[in-house]
Amino acid sequence: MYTQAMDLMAKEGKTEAPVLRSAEEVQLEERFDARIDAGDFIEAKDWMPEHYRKTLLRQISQHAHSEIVGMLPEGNWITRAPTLKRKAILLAKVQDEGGHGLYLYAAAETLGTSRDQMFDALHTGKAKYSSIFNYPTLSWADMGVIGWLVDGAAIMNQVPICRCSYAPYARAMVRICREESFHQRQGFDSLFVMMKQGTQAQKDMVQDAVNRWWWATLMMFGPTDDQSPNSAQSMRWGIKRISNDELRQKFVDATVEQAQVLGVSLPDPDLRWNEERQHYDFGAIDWSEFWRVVGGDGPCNRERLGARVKAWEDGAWVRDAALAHASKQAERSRKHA
Ligand code: FAQ
Repeated sequence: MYTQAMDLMAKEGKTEAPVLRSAEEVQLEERFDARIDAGDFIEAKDWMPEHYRKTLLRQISQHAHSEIVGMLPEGNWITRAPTLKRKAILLAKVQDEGGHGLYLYAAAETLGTSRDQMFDALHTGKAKYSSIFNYPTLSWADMGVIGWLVDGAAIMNQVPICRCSYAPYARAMVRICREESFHQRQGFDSLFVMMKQGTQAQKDMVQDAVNRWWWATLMMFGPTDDQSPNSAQSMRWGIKRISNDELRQKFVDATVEQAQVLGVSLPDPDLRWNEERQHYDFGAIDWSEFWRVVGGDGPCNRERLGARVKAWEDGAWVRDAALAHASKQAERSRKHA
């Protein structure tokens, strides 16, 4: 029996076709909402509304893509690290990002979409990944600044996701956040050494890197809350726990003091402590740049996507060989069974 209620699944202004829901579905959804309200975690086998599944798949797969595309800007410097110690640290960090991508693809797969489908969406430009990875890494100091600022912003955004209502995502995030915290510290440490023991040229290089990455890092948190079409529903479902603007503010408040310890300035003349708000005020973000980069027209979008597609194509023989081996093994165990 169907209720006559029409469910207008509207998202970001795009109205989907009206959906008729059965009385049973309405009841399941009410039960689901009650579980969310009670702070329960949802497991892969549990019933969930289709829109919840799609929202999670969108966010987790974008996050996974960000981790693996995020290996590229730093990978660029592995062969040029200044010492063996820094090279070993950078290698481990880039490898960790690959691992994060794998945990996240695995979490996304529990929602019923295959890894091949997710890769296809990335390679054909249908899926997004974080805007930050479309900027070039021009000097060694960029490695420190990515650790300090980009990983710092990632941690600020990702710690609340450890309490995401979808348990497989939350579990993946616990491990990821532990590793991100090492990433942030190694970046800060590398900059600290250059700022406290380095030559003037090294200090200038650090300042130049901070100037280039600051605003792009603030954009990582996404559009302002009033321009964020997904936030309200994601907050309602406990997928997002803290809003884009609140996280951005927390990041600025924490980072200004770290910049003072490092001895670098942040490239924002409007940055100052607001006694009344008990927060730092900061200048206007150039949202037209953000949307240009998200839309595919940033400084390195084509290069990044090109590198991922090439890696996928170059790796075809490995996948083919692994599949051939697996089917031979399966055949052998069938014969001996
Ligand atoms: N870049 O309605 P909202 C890392 C899109 S991992 C590109 O606010 P939502 C580790 C958004 O997808 C960094 N697109 O969206 C690392 C949506 O488009 P859609 C990645 C962006 O989902 C460090 C539209 O704008 N972290 O750094 C961006 O509620 C160093 C409207 O936005 C995560 O993915 C952006 N910056 O909130 C690796 C964390 N911002 O999908 C290597 C998990 C927004 O409707 C080296 N993700 N958009 O077509 C999240 O927390 C959320 O997805 C947000 C966006 C906060 C990113």
